[in-house]
Amino acid sequence: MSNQQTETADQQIAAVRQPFELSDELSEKVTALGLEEAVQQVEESGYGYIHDLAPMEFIQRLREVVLDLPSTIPDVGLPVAFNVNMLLHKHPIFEEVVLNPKLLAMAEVMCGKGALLSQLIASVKTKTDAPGDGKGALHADQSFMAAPFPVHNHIATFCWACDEFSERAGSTRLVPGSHEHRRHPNEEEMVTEAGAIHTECPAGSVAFWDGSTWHTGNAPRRIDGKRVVVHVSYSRLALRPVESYDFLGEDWLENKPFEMRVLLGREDFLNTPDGAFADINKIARTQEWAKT
Ligand SMILES: O=C(O)CCC(=O)C(=O)O
Ligand SMILES: [Fe+2]
Repeated sequence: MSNQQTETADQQIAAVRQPFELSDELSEKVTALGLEEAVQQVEESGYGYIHDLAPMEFIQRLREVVLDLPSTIPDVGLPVAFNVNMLLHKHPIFEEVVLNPKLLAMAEVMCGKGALLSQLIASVKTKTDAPGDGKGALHADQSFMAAPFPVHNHIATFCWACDEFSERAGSTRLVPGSHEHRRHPNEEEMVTEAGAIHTECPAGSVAFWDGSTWHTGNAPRRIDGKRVVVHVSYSRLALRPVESYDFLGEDWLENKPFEMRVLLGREDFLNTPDGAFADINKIARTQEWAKT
């Protein structure tokens, strides 16, 4: 190795990049895609908006595809009106969703290069006269991470609004600046939702947030029609073990201690072939374990 090469390698090992200190390459991408304002929004307030991701024809098609999918998620009091998950292979349009250049660039800004698809899920919300729709509480999407959260964000969630986002339409409510607490909201904060605002954007745009931003999908819809949303989240690549034993089936695990199942991730809700909602008890357990 020449001296010059050694120096470069050393510099890379020692490199410390603070959140939102973008490489020249990523910075150029952000500019080319017109994402500067969205990057500034999420850095300052923990959330932002992305517009003009695809032609309206694509949004209408996406909405129809979601509405045509059979519901796979039981109504068990989830944080939102999620009705179908594990979407990637269910229709080719979802490949275009997760590969959308603006989403990928923002995922890199927020979760680094090599970010992974974490969850791809849809929700459909309808009008109600009830005070709230009871679908859950204020939370940070890094709900399976211990607080204080690391300086670098680990999850980015993008809600692709196929219908407008407004208070009357039952858009996501969130607390601007709450990402700076670097922790989950406590019980009182979950009740008062102090400082929460409704996200607002036209149909076709994306509202997105940092994994530590407090938000809730519990706002009731007060107008006719449906609120159809595709929720895409990406995570930093590091949230994975080095070796994958996913190929070992239940037959191998038979008669093995519970601790072995835990070590292989079979007793938490992450990285499962049926998605997070296959076993609702595992969500609470994972969140509990993650805080220890
Ligand atoms: O449905 C919503 O408004 C927000 C749901 C939510 O919590 C999420 O997508 O992370
Ligand atoms: Fe969420």
